[in-house]
Amino acid sequence: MSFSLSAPASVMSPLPEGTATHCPYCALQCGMHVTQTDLNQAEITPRDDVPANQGGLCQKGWTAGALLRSPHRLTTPLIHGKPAGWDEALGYAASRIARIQDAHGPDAVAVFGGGGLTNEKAYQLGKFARVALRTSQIDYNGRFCMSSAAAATNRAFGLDRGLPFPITDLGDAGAVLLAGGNVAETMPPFVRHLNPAGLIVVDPRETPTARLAALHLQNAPGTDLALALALLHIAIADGHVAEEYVAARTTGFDAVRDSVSAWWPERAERVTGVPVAAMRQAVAMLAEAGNAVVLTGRGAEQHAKGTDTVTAYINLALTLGLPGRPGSGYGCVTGQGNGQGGREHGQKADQLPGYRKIDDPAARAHVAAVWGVDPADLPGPGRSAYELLDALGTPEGPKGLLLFGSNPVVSSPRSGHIAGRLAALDLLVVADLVLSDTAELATVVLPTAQWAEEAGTMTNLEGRVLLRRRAVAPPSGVRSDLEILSGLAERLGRGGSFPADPRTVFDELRRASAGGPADYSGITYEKIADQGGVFWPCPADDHPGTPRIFLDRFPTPDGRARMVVVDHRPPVEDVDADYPYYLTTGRLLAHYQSGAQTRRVADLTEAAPEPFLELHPDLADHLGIRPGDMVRVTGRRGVTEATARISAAIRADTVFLPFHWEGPNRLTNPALDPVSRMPEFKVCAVNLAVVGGGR
Ligand SMILES: Nc1nc2c(c(=O)[nH]1)N[C@H]1C(S)=C(S)[C@@H](COP(=O)(O)OP(=O)(O)OC[C@H]3O[C@@H](n4cnc5c(=O)[nH]c(N)nc54)[C@H](O)[C@@H]3O)O[C@H]1N2
Ligand SMILES: Nc1nc2c(c(=O)[nH]1)N[C@H]1C(S)=C(S)[C@@H](COP(=O)(O)OP(=O)(O)OC[C@H]3O[C@@H](n4cnc5c(=O)[nH]c(N)nc54)[C@H](O)[C@@H]3O)O[C@H]1N2
Ligand code: SF4
Ligand SMILES: [Mo]
Repeated sequence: MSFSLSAPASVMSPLPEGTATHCPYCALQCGMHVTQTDLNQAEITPRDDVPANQGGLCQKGWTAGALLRSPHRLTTPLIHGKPAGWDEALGYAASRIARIQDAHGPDAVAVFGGGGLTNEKAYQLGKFARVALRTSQIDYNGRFCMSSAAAATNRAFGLDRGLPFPITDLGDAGAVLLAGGNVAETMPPFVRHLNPAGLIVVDPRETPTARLAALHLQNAPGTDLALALALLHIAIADGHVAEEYVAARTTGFDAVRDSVSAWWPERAERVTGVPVAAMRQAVAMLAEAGNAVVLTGRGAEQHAKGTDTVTAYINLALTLGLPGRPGSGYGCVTGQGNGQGGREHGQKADQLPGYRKIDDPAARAHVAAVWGVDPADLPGPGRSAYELLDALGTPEGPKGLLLFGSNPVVSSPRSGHIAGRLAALDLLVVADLVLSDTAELATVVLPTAQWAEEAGTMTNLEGRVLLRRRAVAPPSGVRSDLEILSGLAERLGRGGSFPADPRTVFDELRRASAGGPADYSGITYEKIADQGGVFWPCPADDHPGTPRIFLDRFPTPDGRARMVVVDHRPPVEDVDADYPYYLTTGRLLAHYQSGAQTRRVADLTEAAPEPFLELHPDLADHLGIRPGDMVRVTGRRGVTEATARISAAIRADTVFLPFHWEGPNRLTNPALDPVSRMPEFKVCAVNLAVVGGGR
């Protein structure tokens, strides 16, 4: 396998210290230089000119080069597991797609995308579904990630941008409440923006992030809504309402105030397990800090009541007068590399580019004009991610699926069932860099280029649009996702409108997004390179971008933020005599998501070789579990096994499994949030039994 530095146009030029680009993994999108060494390795060094990481990287970022030249890379298409040429593979996939659609209609072929894809790819995938396949059946893994925060912020503020301010503003906040986020492991350089003396962490586990904090509220999984209601109750009772702000910038306060009167702190203590004194201290810290920020992560959001939970935290922030005030606010800590941009440009079932709604006639007319099609020919909204996966291969559901940038055999809730649905398809086409757990089931596998081998834009957790430059040549035999979509479109008789050059696609995306909530029309690759990133909205060539979006008004019809009444309810599946313990799931520093990439990096598998079950010493004693024992974890939907790791850092009623390996998600509950369609990844009920002695 050979690599060479590309010799491209000005903004793409490699610098003496290597090509300036960004990490392949999370939404912090740390800046890094990639250099090809004499030994044909890709060497990575952090950039100090990128505000998000300021010269820091985590272990995943440092080792990201390993996968560029790894023997695990796919370098030839596969049909039914056997190597095939590109022409043959694309021709075979296209003819099977056509046959399925002829027999069952356009919706019989579905598309599933990912929040790790560049803006260009996410845009093109959405267009490909609606224009080349004419299917309504497209959704993506971001539904499992950001959707509850997105739904709640749209409801409250009229717009969803993870952080509505630059990340460096966090340094001006005297207090930050972080609910359900473990940034010390999930985005280590994020920690440098936090002031530990003012940090409050809400988490059932005493995580590395909680250990940094001045105050840790160790609630039971699935109880953040009760906690947030009680914090608001205390804030009101203790006279911390920002009266002028509430009157001038919000609606709905009176009803919210009345509704939280029932959530007196002692009641919330019984539900959450958080002592009243700690709740009072948290409110005092936020109210007396001057500037304060409320942040949510997946721990608070990945519930069947995630949207309402985030709404309750936003109500707290609004009551304290934080959103739209410099140095203060509410934000959600976005997850995947392009978790933000990936939810703006149309790979979501109900969306068109520019964060437009697919059922809005004006949005359809605008986008159809850019695409050169009749608005009447654009399909309507389709199924959400879990509902789509659950329908695969059923009589009413899609018979074929094209999958780009996700590994749902590991990452979807009730994953054993979803593996069965995928296996029931007539056609599964997977584009990936490696033979992921899902690609192993595919009819056709298409090997793709990856981050440092191609150009494109990514929108980080701040809403800052960044440029990923091509730093090394891809191995021979792979194609870019854009080339794959172009090749498929051509074979489906839709050639011509699916260019494979990222810059050409970005220019079309700019036009398609113009006038939408996420307006990219004034952003160019050159401007990103010059400014070190551009915050959307950026509606004109001479517009500098918008680092802080809510300073003067909220983008609602009356310019005010909306406070919405919400109420607590228990987890959809509560503990009982058969399944007496809460299971929660999450992440480890060394692995990324389904592990498809990081389980193939030697340094990372050495750091975290296998799944483990974290449980409290009291619970371990009670069940006779010793460190290193193999434990069987049984739930209503499945069973998995993991090695016991005994730690006083977790609540005694709760166990934790990292989801980076196939297994944990066999147990998780696909109960969906009614607004966001987010599954309840963060709490279900399980039982435990020792199956083997320690090693
Ligand atoms: N190392 C690493 N970093 C990553 C990723 C990765 O896979 N690995 N993925 C990226 C992506 S896509 C995302 S979305 C982010 C996620 O980033 P985070 O949200 O920080 O990650 P999680 O570990 O899923 O969840 C955070 C915490 O929520 C806690 N929790 C569980 N249940 C509850 C609850 O009911 N309430 C509260 N308050 N907390 C609860 C868990 O104990 C966990 O410590 O990370 C990104 N960064
Ligand atoms: N139990 C539990 N389950 C969870 C969560 C949890 O907290 N608990 N978190 C959920 C969240 S927040 C998320 S974001 C999901 C993520 O879970 P997945 O959607 O499975 O995400 P990844 O593992 O990142 O999968 C990305 C796949 O695409 C490939 N890939 C990477 N880059 C590209 C590219 O440019 N093109 C193509 N074609 N392929 C590419 C990778 O090799 C990998 O196989 O998991 C969800 N599942
Ligand atoms: S924090 Fe995220 S973006 Fe930064 S190096 Fe680690 S994985 Fe990459
Ligand atoms: Mo995520």
